[in-house]
Amino acid sequence: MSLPSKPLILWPPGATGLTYDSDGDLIGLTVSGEGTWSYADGSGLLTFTPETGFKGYATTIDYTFENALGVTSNAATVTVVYPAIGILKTQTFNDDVSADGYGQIGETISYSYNVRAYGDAVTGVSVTETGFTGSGTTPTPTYQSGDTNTNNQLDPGETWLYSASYTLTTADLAAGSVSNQATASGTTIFATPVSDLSDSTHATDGNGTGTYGPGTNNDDVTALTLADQPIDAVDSVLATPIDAFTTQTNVANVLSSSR
Ligand SMILES: [Ca+2]
Ligand SMILES: [Ca+2]
Ligand SMILES: [Ca+2]
Ligand SMILES: [Ca+2]
Repeated sequence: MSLPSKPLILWPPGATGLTYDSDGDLIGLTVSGEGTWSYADGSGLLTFTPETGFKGYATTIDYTFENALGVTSNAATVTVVYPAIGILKTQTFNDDVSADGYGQIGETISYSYNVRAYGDAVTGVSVTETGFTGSGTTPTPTYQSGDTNTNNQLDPGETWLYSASYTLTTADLAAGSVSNQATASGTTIFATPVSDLSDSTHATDGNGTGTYGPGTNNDDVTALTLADQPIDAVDSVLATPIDAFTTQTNVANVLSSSR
């Protein structure tokens, strides 16, 4: 019986960062957008180190063995998956009680949430507000659409839409902002729990880019700044000019605000 020699690794095409050992054999490379593979001759270990935030299936790598008689085995495949759920959040301020660019009591914020799965399908999807600073009732994200094959699981390639609404309160206006973050969670069909903090799609939040899933800059809070409504200073109109020699005492400035 012949023992296998070292494997012939069928490295994926188009990789960069190729590294070779002293024999000139390729022992490592980088697949852009995924991570770095390396092979250790001594241990025979093939190692994948993902890029930050990588999710889903990495490009598979096949390998074969050739025995002492020069017979090549059939190919085995190395599969690496980082299953994940990802959520993006956006908001729209509804400036409708008084369309003046400022927040008034009773005006609302509409939130929408897009949720996707990476790698494996996710069941038992939930979307909740887990970092809401408003003083009123915390919004409850409600599923709207996206389960295109109606199998009640979030499949890779689907985008599930949730929405919620929040009504501004006096305390929110006094605080000057409302910020919030949602968490999407579920369990893959292979029983791996997955969750993700929402990232904001707004240019003014975090790094200004919304990206699904975990990772640096991918969990940015959504924030709405409520600009202070200007206070109008109105001079009282006096019937007669102020006369320093009279006893007139009704000189006053009246501050008024429609807030
Ligand atoms: Ca307004
Ligand atoms: Ca589905
Ligand atoms: Ca971000
Ligand atoms: Ca995230």
